Amino acid sequence: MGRKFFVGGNWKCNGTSEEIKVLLSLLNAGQVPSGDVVEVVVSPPFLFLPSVKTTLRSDFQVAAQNCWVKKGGAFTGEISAEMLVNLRIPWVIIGHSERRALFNESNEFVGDKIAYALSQGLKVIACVGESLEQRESGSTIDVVAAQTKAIADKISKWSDVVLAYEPVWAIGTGKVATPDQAQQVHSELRNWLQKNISAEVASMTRIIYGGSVNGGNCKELAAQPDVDGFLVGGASLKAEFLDIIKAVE
Ligand code: G2H
Repeated sequence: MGRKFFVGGNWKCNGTSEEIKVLLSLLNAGQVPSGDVVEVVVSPPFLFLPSVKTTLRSDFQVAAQNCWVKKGGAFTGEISAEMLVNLRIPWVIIGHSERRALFNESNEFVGDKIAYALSQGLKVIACVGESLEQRESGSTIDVVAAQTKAIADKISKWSDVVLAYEPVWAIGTGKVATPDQAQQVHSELRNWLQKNISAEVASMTRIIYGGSVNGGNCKELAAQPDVDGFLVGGASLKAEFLDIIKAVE
């Protein structure tokens, strides 16, 4: 069985209830390939998750943008994996570079969070990616391999993980990786999975690209053999997201 194309929309910390209503109307009215061809997951801020889940078309799913590393309790301001499961939120994004950079989430902490989320039954979009400085110094593969190893050290349920390669220099900058750059890192990541986990995990795990994906650049990126979909930020807040979902056609 092949890898089903996956398109995630990461709304980040954006949206009012009015804006989200408009966006949902757009998404719900859009013509997109069937769920057999593409899996679509949108990720609103926590506050809007339950209402988006209720209003969103049934062939799209929802994801949280984060969750706590252990069972809930005295952790002010956090949302636990159990709460997401309780509200039937199936997916969570973990390890986004904005959380790594702004909230000091280390590789090890990200690995722990992913392991805990999986243990509670959530599916995880796990993000890795290098900074501009790391790319320019030639350490891209070492960096993403170390980030992936920190995850692999803690988990075995790869069937519930989508790996998102998001070069930090391409995030929200309009500076998208070229199809060749994306393919090269995706292929290296797949080789890493093959060598360090198993041939089966390497061939089944979806590796998606994130970083300034838009309606204009998605088709060429989607045509790369190891690009199995996208994690989209800015363009997921616009009608253009529907074009990105159709990139697989
Ligand atoms: C990368 C991406 C979504 P954008 O963070 O995760 O954002 O498409 O705005 O670069």
